[in-house]
Amino acid sequence: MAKLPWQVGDRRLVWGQRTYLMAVLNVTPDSFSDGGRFDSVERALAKVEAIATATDILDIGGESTRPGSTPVTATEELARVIPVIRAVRARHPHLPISIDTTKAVVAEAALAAGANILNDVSAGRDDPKMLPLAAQTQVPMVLMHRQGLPPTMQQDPQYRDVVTEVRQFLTDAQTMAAALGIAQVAIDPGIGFGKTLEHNLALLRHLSALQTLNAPVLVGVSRKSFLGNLCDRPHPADRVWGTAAACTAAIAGGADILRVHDVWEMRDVCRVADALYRP
Ligand code: HH2
Repeated sequence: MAKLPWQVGDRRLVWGQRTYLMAVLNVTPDSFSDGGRFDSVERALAKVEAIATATDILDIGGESTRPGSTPVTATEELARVIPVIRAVRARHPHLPISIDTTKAVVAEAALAAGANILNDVSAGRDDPKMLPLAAQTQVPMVLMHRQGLPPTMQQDPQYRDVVTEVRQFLTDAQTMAAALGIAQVAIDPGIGFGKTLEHNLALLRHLSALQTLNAPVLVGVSRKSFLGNLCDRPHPADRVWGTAAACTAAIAGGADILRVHDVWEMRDVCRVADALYRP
């Protein structure tokens, strides 16, 4: 059975033919890679203009979820993301925009401002109103696995079998979403969210285990610290080559969407890896 295509505004995302790119736009002062770089509407718009023709989805976030990050209030998050979503939507009426948040109040306002995908790194667990919002609005939703909470999740992550446990978590999240009538979901193993280097590698190595869930698979490896550890690159901006290698592995393992900071570079990675690995 083919994975159900997504209808996002007037764009249709059909899975399996190519890899789709989700570009990261963090409107935050403290994100691990691009914190502080796009925290005004003008700077955010300039970034979007530079990548718009290479990106399939723009992922806008107003709260860092990096390990050790401090949570922000909904008021603060709204003040960061809503003006940017409005401005991007005015310039790009057809571009799919996802809102990267765990708060339903932020998600709802973002949808009203022009976003049309929900990206929740808690898979609806942090806010009981999130899944009902997705059901009511019928926008596609990303369900991600995370062990623990960002302030402490990297202290001592433990699994008996990380691939089996993440797969089970995503199966349960998908079942719960379906029971509520959420028709379009993507599943995401949550690279770096309560996982050691070995856990991240095991998930990438066995990514194809998620194919039986029959949902588009989203993977976010971009510039993450496990790549910094492997390549001895303390600065996130120096992890582009490591990101390329991990993105290639993800495509070989059946990823449908890659969430990335380096959009043009990963566009080329996708073109080559798609030619190699897509039937
Ligand atoms: N990773 C980050 C944030 N959101 N969403 C999904 N679905 N999957 C991911 O892997 C993912 C995500 C963390 O990266 P980033 O947004 O660049 O950093 P920060 O959380 O510090 O803003």
